[in-house]
Amino acid sequence: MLAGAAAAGVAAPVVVAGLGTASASPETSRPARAGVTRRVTVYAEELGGGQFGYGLSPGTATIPGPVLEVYEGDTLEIDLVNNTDRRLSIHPHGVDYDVDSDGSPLNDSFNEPGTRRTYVWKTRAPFQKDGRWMPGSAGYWHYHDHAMGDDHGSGGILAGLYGALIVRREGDLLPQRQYTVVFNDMTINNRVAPDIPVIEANQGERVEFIAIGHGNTFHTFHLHAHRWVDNRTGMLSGPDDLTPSIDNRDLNPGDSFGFQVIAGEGVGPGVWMYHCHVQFHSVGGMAAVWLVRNPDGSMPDGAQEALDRYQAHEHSSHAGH
Ligand SMILES: [Cu+2]
Repeated sequence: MLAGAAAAGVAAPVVVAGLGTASASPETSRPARAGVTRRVTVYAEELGGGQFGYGLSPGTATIPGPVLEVYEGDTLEIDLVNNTDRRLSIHPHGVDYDVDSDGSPLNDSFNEPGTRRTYVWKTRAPFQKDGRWMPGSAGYWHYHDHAMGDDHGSGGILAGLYGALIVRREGDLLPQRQYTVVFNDMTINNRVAPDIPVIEANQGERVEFIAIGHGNTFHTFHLHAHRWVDNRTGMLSGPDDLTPSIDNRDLNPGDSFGFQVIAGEGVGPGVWMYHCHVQFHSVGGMAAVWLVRNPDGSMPDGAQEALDRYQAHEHSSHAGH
């Protein structure tokens, strides 16, 4: 399939799995250059319990959906197959699209139940106009439903129809592991502690977080013992780069950002929390853990005990107000 697609001038889709399922060498799954058209088929499916997800093949939908990745200058054609009995769509942030790829009922751009529809997302590099530089598409973006429940996709987003969209710039460093963390309503990835899966890395690995906000309330994302800087990549361009270093950032509905850290760098392996820093949200279950193993993959001292404490977490229904 890859050879045939290449012959037609179309590159293989660039996609990696969602939270907790990271490749040890994702470099091999990503493109080396920009400017090509990539195609991917996405399946929207009901997961039971009122939850819905996107997946890359029938029966594999997850919450959040798969990370979609392209390079600046690429075009991404998404064939969305709606395997549910509800109307739904896929709507991106950060990229260019025509009205018929908007994903909104306003523009009559959505999938009726059981139908297939193609959405085209375009990206571009920075360009100069009238002496000023206009930004390119590179960034940590996201996509979500915009048609289930109401004309804004409120029902689809609440039910789990969302995921990360990364537009990379040529030369960007690629991570060894990758996690999508979505603060949706009062959940992380539609789960609350202690049912949020433990994410893992080994000490020293380059790890990428993509953080997305959804729902009806404000949130703040905080990661323990690791810092990044408040720009597109989360990394300084050099010793004189004055971009502020942070370990906490607003993550309100529709927001997204991403960054890379070296797991356990300067602090060592162990079980590190990440959570919403609105107190009644974290106490209410918007708190999860990142296990940084020893460099050889073995468990650090005390880590199992910390995981056990997390599993014993009881979130208080009286925490708010
Ligand atoms: Cu919150």
